[in-house]
Amino acid sequence: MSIVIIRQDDKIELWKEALRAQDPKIEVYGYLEPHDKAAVEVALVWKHPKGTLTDYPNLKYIASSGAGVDFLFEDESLPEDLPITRVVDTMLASDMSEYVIATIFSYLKHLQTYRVDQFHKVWSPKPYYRITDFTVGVMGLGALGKVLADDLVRIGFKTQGWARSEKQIAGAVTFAGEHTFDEFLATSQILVCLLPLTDETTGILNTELFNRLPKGAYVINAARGGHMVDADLIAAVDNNHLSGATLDVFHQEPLPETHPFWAHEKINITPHYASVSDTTSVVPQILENYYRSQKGAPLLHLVSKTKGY
Ligand code: NDP
Ligand code: OXD
Repeated sequence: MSIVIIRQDDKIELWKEALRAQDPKIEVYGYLEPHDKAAVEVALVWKHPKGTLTDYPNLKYIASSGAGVDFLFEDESLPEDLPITRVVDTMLASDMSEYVIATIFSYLKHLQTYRVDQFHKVWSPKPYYRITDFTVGVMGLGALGKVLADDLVRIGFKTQGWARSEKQIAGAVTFAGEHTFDEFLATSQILVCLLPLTDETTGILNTELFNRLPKGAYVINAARGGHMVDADLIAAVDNNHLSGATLDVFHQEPLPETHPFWAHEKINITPHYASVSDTTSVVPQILENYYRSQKGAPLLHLVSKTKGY
Protein backbone atom coordinates (compact mmCIF):
# COMPACT_ATOMS: atom_id res chain seq x y z
CA MET A 1 0.00 0.00 0.00
CA SER A 2 1.62 3.20 -1.08
CA ILE A 3 1.18 6.77 -2.30
CA VAL A 4 2.45 8.04 -5.63
CA ILE A 5 3.14 11.73 -6.21
CA ILE A 6 2.46 12.87 -9.76
CA ARG A 7 3.41 16.43 -10.67
CA GLN A 8 5.70 17.99 -13.27
CA ASP A 9 7.38 20.69 -11.19
CA ASP A 10 10.39 20.22 -8.92
CA LYS A 11 8.40 19.62 -5.72
CA ILE A 12 8.14 15.81 -5.63
CA GLU A 13 11.04 15.42 -3.15
CA LEU A 14 9.64 18.21 -0.96
CA TRP A 15 6.27 16.43 -0.68
CA LYS A 16 7.92 13.03 -0.12
CA GLU A 17 10.04 14.41 2.71
CA ALA A 18 7.09 16.22 4.26
CA LEU A 19 4.99 13.03 4.22
CA ARG A 20 7.82 10.95 5.66
CA ALA A 21 8.57 13.57 8.32
CA GLN A 22 5.04 13.20 9.64
CA ASP A 23 4.81 9.42 9.13
CA PRO A 24 8.21 7.72 8.74
CA LYS A 25 6.50 4.42 7.85
CA ILE A 26 4.63 5.79 4.86
CA GLU A 27 5.57 4.32 1.48
CA VAL A 28 5.70 7.15 -1.03
CA TYR A 29 7.18 7.39 -4.53
CA GLY A 30 7.61 9.95 -7.24
CA TYR A 31 5.84 8.72 -10.37
CA LEU A 32 9.06 8.55 -12.39
CA GLU A 33 10.99 6.36 -9.93
CA PRO A 34 10.75 2.55 -9.94
CA HIS A 35 7.77 1.39 -7.84
CA ASP A 36 5.11 -1.29 -7.76
CA LYS A 37 2.18 0.40 -9.49
CA ALA A 38 -0.28 -2.28 -8.36
CA ALA A 39 0.49 -1.42 -4.72
CA VAL A 40 -0.39 2.26 -5.11
CA GLU A 41 -3.69 3.21 -3.50
CA VAL A 42 -3.45 6.99 -3.48
CA ALA A 43 -2.30 9.40 -6.19
CA LEU A 44 -1.30 12.81 -4.79
CA VAL A 45 -1.41 14.98 -7.87
CA TRP A 46 -0.86 18.50 -9.14
CA LYS A 47 -1.13 19.20 -12.87
CA HIS A 48 -0.15 15.60 -13.62
CA PRO A 49 0.71 14.56 -17.19
CA LYS A 50 -2.62 13.55 -18.70
CA GLY A 51 -3.08 9.79 -18.88
CA THR A 52 -0.72 8.90 -16.01
CA LEU A 53 -3.51 8.02 -13.57
CA THR A 54 -4.53 5.03 -15.68
CA ASP A 55 -1.18 3.36 -14.84
CA TYR A 56 -2.49 2.56 -11.35
CA PRO A 57 -5.05 -0.29 -11.36
CA ASN A 58 -5.72 -0.32 -7.59
CA LEU A 59 -6.12 3.37 -6.80
CA LYS A 60 -8.70 4.05 -4.09
CA TYR A 61 -8.86 7.80 -4.55
CA ILE A 62 -7.09 10.79 -6.10
CA ALA A 63 -5.89 13.65 -3.88
CA SER A 64 -5.27 17.08 -5.39
CA SER A 65 -2.40 18.74 -3.54
CA GLY A 66 -4.03 22.10 -4.14
CA ALA A 67 -7.48 23.59 -3.63
CA GLY A 68 -8.33 23.51 -7.33
CA VAL A 69 -9.26 20.35 -9.21
CA ASP A 70 -9.98 21.76 -12.69
CA PHE A 71 -6.76 20.18 -14.02
CA LEU A 72 -8.15 16.73 -13.13
CA PHE A 73 -11.37 17.21 -15.06
CA GLU A 74 -9.31 18.30 -18.09
CA ASP A 75 -7.81 14.77 -18.21
CA GLU A 76 -10.09 12.75 -20.48
CA SER A 77 -8.70 9.53 -19.07
CA LEU A 78 -9.52 10.47 -15.46
CA PRO A 79 -10.78 7.22 -13.86
CA GLU A 80 -14.51 7.87 -13.53
CA ASP A 81 -15.39 5.90 -10.44
CA LEU A 82 -12.68 7.20 -8.07
CA PRO A 83 -13.35 9.78 -5.35
CA ILE A 84 -11.34 13.00 -5.58
CA THR A 85 -10.22 15.02 -2.57
CA ARG A 86 -8.78 18.51 -2.49
CA VAL A 87 -6.97 20.77 -0.05
CA VAL A 88 -8.94 22.87 2.42
CA ASP A 89 -6.36 24.51 4.63
CA THR A 90 -6.40 27.50 6.96
CA MET A 91 -2.93 28.63 5.87
CA LEU A 92 -3.87 28.45 2.18
CA ALA A 93 -6.92 30.58 2.94
CA SER A 94 -5.14 33.17 5.09
CA ASP A 95 -2.34 33.41 2.51
CA MET A 96 -4.91 34.10 -0.21
CA SER A 97 -6.59 36.71 1.95
CA GLU A 98 -3.25 38.44 2.58
CA TYR A 99 -2.51 38.48 -1.15
CA VAL A 100 -5.87 39.98 -2.09
CA ILE A 101 -5.77 42.54 0.72
CA ALA A 102 -2.21 43.58 -0.23
CA THR A 103 -3.42 44.01 -3.82
CA ILE A 104 -6.41 46.09 -2.73
CA PHE A 105 -4.22 48.40 -0.63
CA SER A 106 -1.72 48.75 -3.44
CA TYR A 107 -4.62 49.85 -5.69
CA LEU A 108 -6.15 52.17 -3.10
CA LYS A 109 -2.87 53.95 -2.45
CA HIS A 110 -1.81 53.92 -6.14
CA LEU A 111 1.46 52.15 -5.26
CA GLN A 112 1.88 50.54 -8.69
CA THR A 113 1.04 53.79 -10.48
CA TYR A 114 3.54 55.75 -8.39
CA ARG A 115 6.18 53.15 -9.19
CA VAL A 116 5.57 53.69 -12.91
CA ASP A 117 5.59 57.49 -12.36
CA GLN A 118 8.91 57.13 -10.57
CA PHE A 119 10.50 55.57 -13.65
CA HIS A 120 9.33 58.53 -15.70
CA LYS A 121 10.33 61.08 -12.97
CA VAL A 122 6.71 62.20 -12.78
CA TRP A 123 5.44 63.85 -9.51
CA SER A 124 1.70 63.46 -9.78
CA PRO A 125 -0.46 62.99 -6.66
CA LYS A 126 -3.61 61.00 -7.38
CA PRO A 127 -7.02 61.22 -5.61
CA TYR A 128 -6.75 60.07 -2.00
CA TYR A 129 -8.71 56.85 -1.37
CA ARG A 130 -9.67 55.28 1.94
CA ILE A 131 -11.01 51.88 2.97
CA THR A 132 -14.47 53.35 3.51
CA ASP A 133 -14.61 54.63 -0.08
CA PHE A 134 -14.87 51.11 -1.52
CA THR A 135 -17.23 48.18 -1.68
CA VAL A 136 -15.38 44.96 -2.35
CA GLY A 137 -17.31 42.12 -4.03
CA VAL A 138 -16.01 38.57 -3.62
CA MET A 139 -17.13 36.02 -6.22
CA GLY A 140 -17.01 32.63 -4.50
CA LEU A 141 -17.55 32.30 -0.75
CA GLY A 142 -15.95 28.91 -0.20
CA ALA A 143 -12.89 27.96 1.82
CA LEU A 144 -10.93 30.95 0.45
CA GLY A 145 -13.61 33.56 -0.30
CA LYS A 146 -15.24 33.27 3.15
CA VAL A 147 -11.94 33.95 4.95
CA LEU A 148 -11.24 36.89 2.66
CA ALA A 149 -14.73 38.33 3.22
CA ASP A 150 -14.34 37.99 7.01
CA ASP A 151 -10.96 39.76 6.87
CA LEU A 152 -12.32 42.56 4.65
CA VAL A 153 -15.16 43.15 7.11
CA ARG A 154 -12.71 43.22 10.01
CA ILE A 155 -10.51 45.77 8.24
CA GLY A 156 -13.51 47.98 7.56
CA PHE A 157 -14.30 47.52 3.87
CA LYS A 158 -17.91 47.49 2.76
CA THR A 159 -17.96 43.83 1.81
CA GLN A 160 -20.29 41.71 -0.28
CA GLY A 161 -20.06 38.21 -1.62
CA TRP A 162 -21.71 36.03 -4.23
CA ALA A 163 -21.96 32.25 -4.30
CA ARG A 164 -24.18 29.56 -5.68
CA SER A 165 -25.91 28.90 -2.33
CA GLU A 166 -26.98 31.20 0.53
CA LYS A 167 -24.28 32.21 3.03
CA GLN A 168 -24.24 34.21 6.24
CA ILE A 169 -21.13 36.34 6.78
CA ALA A 170 -21.31 38.73 9.72
CA GLY A 171 -20.92 42.31 8.53
CA ALA A 172 -21.11 41.44 4.82
CA VAL A 173 -23.99 41.47 2.34
CA THR A 174 -24.34 38.13 0.60
CA PHE A 175 -25.95 37.19 -2.70
CA ALA A 176 -26.78 33.72 -4.00
CA GLY A 177 -27.39 32.53 -7.52
CA GLU A 178 -27.54 33.92 -11.02
CA HIS A 179 -30.65 36.06 -10.38
CA THR A 180 -28.74 38.18 -7.81
CA PHE A 181 -25.63 38.61 -9.95
CA ASP A 182 -26.64 41.99 -11.42
CA GLU A 183 -27.29 43.54 -8.04
CA PHE A 184 -24.00 42.17 -6.68
CA LEU A 185 -21.97 43.42 -9.64
CA ALA A 186 -23.60 46.86 -9.82
CA THR A 187 -22.08 47.85 -6.46
CA SER A 188 -18.75 45.97 -6.55
CA GLN A 189 -16.13 48.69 -7.03
CA ILE A 190 -13.39 46.13 -6.47
CA LEU A 191 -14.28 42.66 -7.77
CA VAL A 192 -12.33 39.62 -6.60
CA CYS A 193 -12.73 36.27 -8.36
CA LEU A 194 -12.26 33.24 -6.11
CA LEU A 195 -14.51 30.84 -8.00
CA PRO A 196 -13.51 27.33 -9.03
CA LEU A 197 -13.07 26.83 -12.77
CA THR A 198 -16.05 24.81 -14.02
CA ASP A 199 -18.19 24.68 -17.16
CA GLU A 200 -20.41 27.35 -15.58
CA THR A 201 -17.62 29.74 -14.61
CA THR A 202 -15.30 29.45 -17.61
CA GLY A 203 -15.00 32.87 -19.27
CA ILE A 204 -17.21 34.54 -16.63
CA LEU A 205 -14.89 37.57 -16.48
CA ASN A 206 -15.94 39.00 -19.84
CA THR A 207 -17.25 42.22 -21.43
CA GLU A 208 -20.82 41.53 -20.35
CA LEU A 209 -19.76 41.20 -16.72
CA PHE A 210 -17.39 44.19 -16.85
CA ASN A 211 -20.22 46.36 -18.22
CA ARG A 212 -22.36 45.47 -15.20
CA LEU A 213 -19.66 46.77 -12.80
CA PRO A 214 -19.59 50.44 -11.80
CA LYS A 215 -17.40 52.68 -13.98
CA GLY A 216 -13.83 52.69 -12.69
CA ALA A 217 -14.11 49.27 -11.03
CA TYR A 218 -10.96 47.26 -10.37
CA VAL A 219 -10.76 43.50 -10.99
CA ILE A 220 -8.62 40.95 -9.14
CA ASN A 221 -8.48 37.39 -10.48
CA ALA A 222 -6.70 34.97 -8.17
CA ALA A 223 -8.75 31.91 -9.16
CA ARG A 224 -7.94 30.53 -12.63
CA GLY A 225 -6.88 32.03 -15.96
CA GLY A 226 -9.82 30.28 -17.62
CA HIS A 227 -12.24 32.62 -15.84
CA MET A 228 -10.89 35.59 -17.80
CA VAL A 229 -11.51 36.57 -21.41
CA ASP A 230 -8.18 38.34 -21.83
CA ALA A 231 -9.12 40.50 -24.83
CA ASP A 232 -12.30 41.68 -23.05
CA LEU A 233 -10.27 42.77 -20.03
CA ILE A 234 -7.80 44.71 -22.15
CA ALA A 235 -10.65 46.42 -24.01
CA ALA A 236 -12.47 47.36 -20.77
CA VAL A 237 -9.30 48.81 -19.25
CA ASP A 238 -8.30 50.61 -22.45
CA ASN A 239 -11.72 52.25 -22.80
CA ASN A 240 -11.47 53.29 -19.11
CA HIS A 241 -14.58 51.43 -18.03
CA LEU A 242 -12.29 49.50 -15.65
CA SER A 243 -9.49 51.32 -13.85
CA GLY A 244 -7.22 48.25 -13.94
CA ALA A 245 -6.69 44.70 -12.81
CA THR A 246 -4.38 42.41 -10.91
CA LEU A 247 -4.09 38.86 -12.21
CA ASP A 248 -2.35 35.92 -10.56
CA VAL A 249 -3.53 33.22 -12.96
CA PHE A 250 -3.48 32.83 -16.73
CA HIS A 251 -4.70 30.61 -19.55
CA GLN A 252 -1.12 29.55 -20.14
CA GLU A 253 1.40 29.54 -17.31
CA PRO A 254 4.08 30.83 -17.39
CA LEU A 255 2.43 33.70 -19.28
CA PRO A 256 3.90 33.67 -22.83
CA GLU A 257 6.40 36.47 -23.47
CA THR A 258 4.29 37.81 -26.32
CA HIS A 259 1.16 38.27 -24.17
CA PRO A 260 -0.07 41.92 -24.03
CA PHE A 261 -0.59 41.73 -20.23
CA TRP A 262 3.19 41.96 -19.69
CA ALA A 263 3.44 45.49 -21.00
CA HIS A 264 0.08 46.87 -19.88
CA GLU A 265 0.51 49.72 -17.39
CA LYS A 266 -2.86 49.14 -15.72
CA ILE A 267 -2.71 45.35 -15.50
CA ASN A 268 -0.49 43.95 -12.76
CA ILE A 269 0.53 40.34 -12.89
CA THR A 270 1.94 37.90 -10.35
CA PRO A 271 3.16 34.36 -11.17
CA HIS A 272 0.36 32.14 -9.74
CA TYR A 273 1.64 33.00 -6.35
CA ALA A 274 -1.40 34.25 -4.42
CA SER A 275 -1.37 31.24 -2.15
CA VAL A 276 0.56 28.01 -2.41
CA SER A 277 -0.06 24.75 -0.53
CA ASP A 278 2.47 24.63 2.31
CA THR A 279 3.51 21.01 2.76
CA THR A 280 3.84 21.21 6.56
CA SER A 281 0.36 22.64 6.87
CA VAL A 282 -1.29 20.37 4.28
CA VAL A 283 0.35 16.97 4.90
CA PRO A 284 -1.69 16.18 8.05
CA GLN A 285 -4.93 16.22 6.04
CA ILE A 286 -3.36 14.13 3.27
CA LEU A 287 -2.26 11.54 5.86
CA GLU A 288 -5.60 11.72 7.69
CA ASN A 289 -7.38 10.76 4.47
CA TYR A 290 -4.85 8.01 3.82
CA TYR A 291 -5.56 6.48 7.26
CA ARG A 292 -9.29 6.96 6.75
CA SER A 293 -9.15 5.14 3.45
CA GLN A 294 -7.27 2.24 5.07
CA LYS A 295 -10.07 1.98 7.63
CA GLY A 296 -12.85 2.46 5.08
CA ALA A 297 -13.89 5.70 6.85
CA PRO A 298 -15.35 8.65 4.88
CA LEU A 299 -12.74 10.90 3.25
CA LEU A 300 -12.40 14.61 4.09
CA HIS A 301 -12.73 17.41 1.51
CA LEU A 302 -14.39 15.36 -1.20
CA VAL A 303 -14.98 17.03 -4.55
CA SER A 304 -18.46 16.92 -6.07
CA LYS A 305 -18.06 15.49 -9.56
CA THR A 306 -21.42 16.88 -10.62
CA LYS A 307 -20.56 20.42 -9.52
CA GLY A 308 -16.92 20.13 -10.65
CA TYR A 309 -15.47 21.56 -7.42
P1 NDP B 1 -14.52 26.24 -2.75
O1 NDP B 1 -14.98 25.08 -3.54
O2 NDP B 1 -14.38 26.10 -1.27
O3 NDP B 1 -15.48 27.49 -2.99
C1 NDP B 1 -15.98 27.81 -4.25
C2 NDP B 1 -17.03 28.90 -4.10
O4 NDP B 1 -17.46 29.29 -5.40
C3 NDP B 1 -18.26 28.42 -3.34
O5 NDP B 1 -18.75 29.44 -2.50
C4 NDP B 1 -19.26 28.15 -4.46
O6 NDP B 1 -20.62 28.32 -4.09
C5 NDP B 1 -18.89 29.22 -5.45
N1 NDP B 1 -19.32 28.86 -6.80
C6 NDP B 1 -18.94 27.81 -7.56
N2 NDP B 1 -19.57 27.80 -8.74
C7 NDP B 1 -20.40 28.88 -8.72
C8 NDP B 1 -21.33 29.42 -9.63
N3 NDP B 1 -21.55 28.84 -10.82
N4 NDP B 1 -22.00 30.54 -9.28
C9 NDP B 1 -21.80 31.11 -8.09
N5 NDP B 1 -20.92 30.66 -7.16
C10 NDP B 1 -20.24 29.55 -7.47
O7 NDP B 1 -13.13 26.69 -3.39
P2 NDP B 1 -11.91 27.43 -2.67
O8 NDP B 1 -12.42 28.64 -2.01
O9 NDP B 1 -11.14 26.46 -1.86
O10 NDP B 1 -11.00 27.80 -3.94
C11 NDP B 1 -11.49 28.57 -5.03
C12 NDP B 1 -10.53 28.52 -6.19
O11 NDP B 1 -9.39 29.32 -5.92
C13 NDP B 1 -9.94 27.14 -6.50
O12 NDP B 1 -10.84 26.36 -7.24
C14 NDP B 1 -8.70 27.51 -7.29
O13 NDP B 1 -9.02 27.55 -8.66
C15 NDP B 1 -8.34 28.91 -6.80
N6 NDP B 1 -7.07 28.95 -6.08
C16 NDP B 1 -6.08 29.79 -6.55
C17 NDP B 1 -4.88 29.87 -5.88
C18 NDP B 1 -3.82 30.80 -6.34
O14 NDP B 1 -2.70 30.75 -5.82
N7 NDP B 1 -4.06 31.67 -7.28
C19 NDP B 1 -4.61 29.08 -4.68
C20 NDP B 1 -5.72 28.27 -4.26
C21 NDP B 1 -6.90 28.20 -4.97
P3 NDP B 1 -21.32 27.31 -3.03
O15 NDP B 1 -20.60 27.56 -1.72
O16 NDP B 1 -22.71 27.77 -2.99
O17 NDP B 1 -21.09 25.94 -3.57
C1 OXD C 1 -4.59 25.74 -5.83
C2 OXD C 1 -3.62 26.60 -6.47
O1 OXD C 1 -5.62 25.46 -6.43
O2 OXD C 1 -2.48 26.67 -5.96
O3 OXD C 1 -4.34 25.29 -4.70
O4 OXD C 1 -3.91 27.27 -7.45
